Amino acid sequence: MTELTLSKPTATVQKSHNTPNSEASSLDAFWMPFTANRQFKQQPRMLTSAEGMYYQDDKGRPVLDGCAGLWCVNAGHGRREISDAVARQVAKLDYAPPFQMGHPLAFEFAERLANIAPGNLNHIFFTNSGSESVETALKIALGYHRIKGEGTRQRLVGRERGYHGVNFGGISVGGIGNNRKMFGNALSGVDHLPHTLNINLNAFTKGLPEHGVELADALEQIIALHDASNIAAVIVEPMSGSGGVIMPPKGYLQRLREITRKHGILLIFDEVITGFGRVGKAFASERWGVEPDIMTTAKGLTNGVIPMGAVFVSDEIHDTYMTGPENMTELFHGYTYSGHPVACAAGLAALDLYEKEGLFERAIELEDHFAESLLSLKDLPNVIDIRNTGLVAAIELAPEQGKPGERGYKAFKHAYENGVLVRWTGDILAMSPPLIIEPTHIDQLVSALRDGILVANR
Ligand code: PXG
Repeated sequence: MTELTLSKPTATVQKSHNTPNSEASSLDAFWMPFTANRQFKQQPRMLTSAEGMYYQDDKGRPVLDGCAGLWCVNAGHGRREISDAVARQVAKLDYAPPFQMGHPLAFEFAERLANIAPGNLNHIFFTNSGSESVETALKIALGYHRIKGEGTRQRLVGRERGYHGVNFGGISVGGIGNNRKMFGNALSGVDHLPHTLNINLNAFTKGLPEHGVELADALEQIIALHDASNIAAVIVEPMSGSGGVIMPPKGYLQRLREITRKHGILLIFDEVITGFGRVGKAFASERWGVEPDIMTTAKGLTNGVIPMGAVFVSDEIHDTYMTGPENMTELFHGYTYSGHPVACAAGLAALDLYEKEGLFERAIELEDHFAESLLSLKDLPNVIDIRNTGLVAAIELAPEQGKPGERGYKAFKHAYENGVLVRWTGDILAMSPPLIIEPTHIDQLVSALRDGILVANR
């Protein structure tokens, strides 16, 4: 930081970088991701430390973390077991090349993950983020068919409102217009299933909604149009996170599984959010009893401490790749930091914590209480839906006339000023707290949301 001050003596840097304050000039250089930069920089919200369920902001205020960071800090903040493991690993082996070389932790971590994986998803490909996990999964799916002599299977099917990261494959199969519209054509040969949010029929359902299983049948229509012989894979989040916390209707994932299996199409579950305990088992696949062929993960994999992703691949797909000459690279894909030793150390320590503290089961234990508490906000003005599963929930507000997103932003901002951080997208407030949450924190969360929603209605 001091070097930056020296190298840019006159322009933007006149104040301490350790404690950036609200003057826009010192905040200029960092182009913030997915942020209204100019709005933020006029009134920054700065977090400076974190422990357990709370951040502390730059004014020394505690802020309850209602989102586990960005859906990733599942075991809570500041876990010494993880930071100690990271520190030890940096000192022992800071880096090792993953191509044509190995180090023990990557094999150990992969094996531990395979042990908790659903069904036969026994092979793990490491990446550095959810976005990279998605690109990796799509490529593995395409290559698999090609190796099997079914190279015409190139089309991909995603879903409206799906979020699969920000790389070109991910935004193509994703279904969020704002994430695609600036960037050209992206991948061709992609279709989208309809999303499964139906507030008219399912508003205020606790857990999975009753209505909407038939939405999976749209896949049959896509198959009828293109023919199964041209379709490689379907990718969906078992529960859509960023798209607005949209639940799968009862039976929907099962039906997708039946249709894909019948037609030889691979099913990819993007469990970047739902993985590692969010919905009450290690994975949504396990909670809802549907086994995909490939599963993408990241976020909670290391408790958010070190960036890392992991793609879980079935025996069948993996073994199909392992058929050529033994001296041939089977998959021309990988990252400089695939299976980074420090990330593996963080991931192993996170897994230990999840297991020791029973955190994968905790979301089910608290599910009912969490849902009931949030549903106490049902009758506030302009609350049009509340949906939940495990320890994830959303409150949807009716948009202000002509100003979509405004009511949600006001509620979010007021809750933050009251010391509670939730996620705000448009008029949807999303909650996905660390799995160590206690009922008193839930009370605090709900009370701040109540005030926020009331203020947003003024
Ligand atoms: N798939 C899913 C299902 C995700 O939720 C990604 C892929 C991409 O992961 P990376 O690590 O590349 O960001 C995600 C990421 C939000 C929010 O609050 C959600 C995500 C990222 C940032 C914000 O809605 N999900």
